Amino acid sequence: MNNSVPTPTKADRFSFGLWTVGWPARDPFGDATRPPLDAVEAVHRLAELGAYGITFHDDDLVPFGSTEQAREERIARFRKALDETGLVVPMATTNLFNHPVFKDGAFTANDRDVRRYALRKVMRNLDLAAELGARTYVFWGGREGSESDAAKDVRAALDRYREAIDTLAQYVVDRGYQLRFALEPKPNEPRGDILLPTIGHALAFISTLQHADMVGLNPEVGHEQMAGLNFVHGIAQALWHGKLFHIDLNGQRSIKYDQDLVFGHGDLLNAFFLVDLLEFGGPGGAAAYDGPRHFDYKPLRTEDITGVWASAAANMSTYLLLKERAAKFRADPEVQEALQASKVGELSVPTLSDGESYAELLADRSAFEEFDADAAGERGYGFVRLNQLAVEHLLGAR
Ligand SMILES: [Mn+2]
Repeated sequence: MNNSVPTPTKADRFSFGLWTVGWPARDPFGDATRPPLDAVEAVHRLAELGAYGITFHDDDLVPFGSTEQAREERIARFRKALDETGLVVPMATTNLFNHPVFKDGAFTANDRDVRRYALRKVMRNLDLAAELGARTYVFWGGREGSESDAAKDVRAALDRYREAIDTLAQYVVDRGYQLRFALEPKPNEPRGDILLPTIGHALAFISTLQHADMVGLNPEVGHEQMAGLNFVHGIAQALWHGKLFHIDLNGQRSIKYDQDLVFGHGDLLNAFFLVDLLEFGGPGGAAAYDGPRHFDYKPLRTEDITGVWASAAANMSTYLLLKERAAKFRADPEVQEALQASKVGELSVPTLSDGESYAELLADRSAFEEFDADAAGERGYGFVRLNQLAVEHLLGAR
């Protein structure tokens, strides 16, 4: 590996889903191209590569339908691997999409018995998540949706979704678990249309919850981009609401099926500004987000196990390279000057002065009667120059 590629350490707080590196690459058109990966090996290899955490769906760790004894054995082996490597479990989640029972959804299935079963499945894994020290519990409702507008009463479905999250939040509170919930929006796939399709829909939903304070978001790069949205804008708004509880980093190239590419292997310029926002977008240039930098991607189906570990490393080194480039971008005097010329900082100055109301604004002739709108309309903002400086930093030309 080239010397200028940074090496990740646990301090970088990189984490991976067990289902990412463990994906055997079975897709809707073809069989698996890789053998199953043992969870214990995943823990050891990820630790060697410099990750600090591993996450899982209940069924990643313990296959669906295992006996109680088999379940205990699997968990014990996993725990031992965590102890040996120092890897932590920052997040866990539930598989509410694979088994045919969930074909019409889990919390919002039309069949009430399925909804009750889903709640029990989550509660069981919440106990394990808390036991393993997880602080975030993710809800990706991939099957909560429909293909037919006749088949789903969306308002009733949202009532049931809220009922489920409220019930599970109450369970966490009553058990004294140190867990917060993070909802993961996605517009479609596997359902034709999924409920809570974007960051914005999910934020609005959260505001109606009984325990809204303990429910935030786990936005995924590719999911917002599948809806044609700007991920940096979405993350900025999630931060603005204090709701960025967790993040799923990966790559996606435009509006198409969920590609789950390596982070940065999709829209690289957007990834640059995302890392800039996360790492330096806080007060005084501090980090704006202090949670795990979690990768939810799929190693390409073309890869063997060597390629799997190369792709895991690629996620982390791409992130660190972007972090380096973003730091240099911010420190560049020419960038500072261009930001000034573009009045980027001026947006933080309130539009009304201290103590000013609309009455004073109405009395201010310079704001309207004497304001030269034509002159203001002629001035360029210089955003292209600013963007090109970012591109030049990203390409290592500066
Ligand atoms: Mn995805």
